[in-house]
Amino acid sequence: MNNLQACIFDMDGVLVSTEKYHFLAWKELAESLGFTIDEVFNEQLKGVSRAVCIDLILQHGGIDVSADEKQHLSDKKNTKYLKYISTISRNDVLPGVVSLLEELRKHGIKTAVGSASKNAPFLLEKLELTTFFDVLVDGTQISQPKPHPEVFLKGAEKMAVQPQNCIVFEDAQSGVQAAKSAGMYCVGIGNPAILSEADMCVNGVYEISYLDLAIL
Ligand code: B16
Ligand code: MG
Repeated sequence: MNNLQACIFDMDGVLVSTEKYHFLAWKELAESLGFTIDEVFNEQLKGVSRAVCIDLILQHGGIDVSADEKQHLSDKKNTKYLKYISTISRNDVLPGVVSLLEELRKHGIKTAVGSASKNAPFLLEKLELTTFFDVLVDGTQISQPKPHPEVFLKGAEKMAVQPQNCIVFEDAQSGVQAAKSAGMYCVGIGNPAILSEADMCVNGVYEISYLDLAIL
């Protein structure tokens, strides 16, 4: 990339470690239905919408339910999830996030959140991160879930920058695929074996500074 103008951050798993709570809430729901899910299966749930998650889980358990029941089950999962995140505060923002956001702003780089979560505005408020971003695209604003690039393309459009001038930070396989389909540079956060399509991989945002990004 030759002209960095904007950074787009996934939320769950990049700004805050909420993936474990999504997993616990889905696991409890699966167990109430008589089966379980493990961390390996959970990789498929990362980055994808609640509606896709419930379909994948019911398929995994070999369970077929009506559309109404499906809605009820996914609402139940969200209630459990909201309980888990009820005590989250600014102390839960992952290391390096605030300092990188401050550095980016200082250098005139625009910032966005690109998340599949419908809880994103609520969570960003709790984390006291809302004002650090120029743009927010969340699960209520998109019609096609990751790995479709819609969430990131919409973020770039709202910031009025071209996709090739954006860097995406992502922890999910589906999110990395979405960023690459959008034509953006992608920094994977997590296991390089899982995020093999990312342009580079780090353990967390704390490993990245503005200068690292400016020379890409
Ligand atoms: P909600 P991200 C995603 O957020 C999560 O990775 C995924 O596990 C979750 O199912 C999805 O949001 C929907 O979340 O149920 O809160 O609307 O990683 O794209 O920020
Ligand atoms: Mg994520």
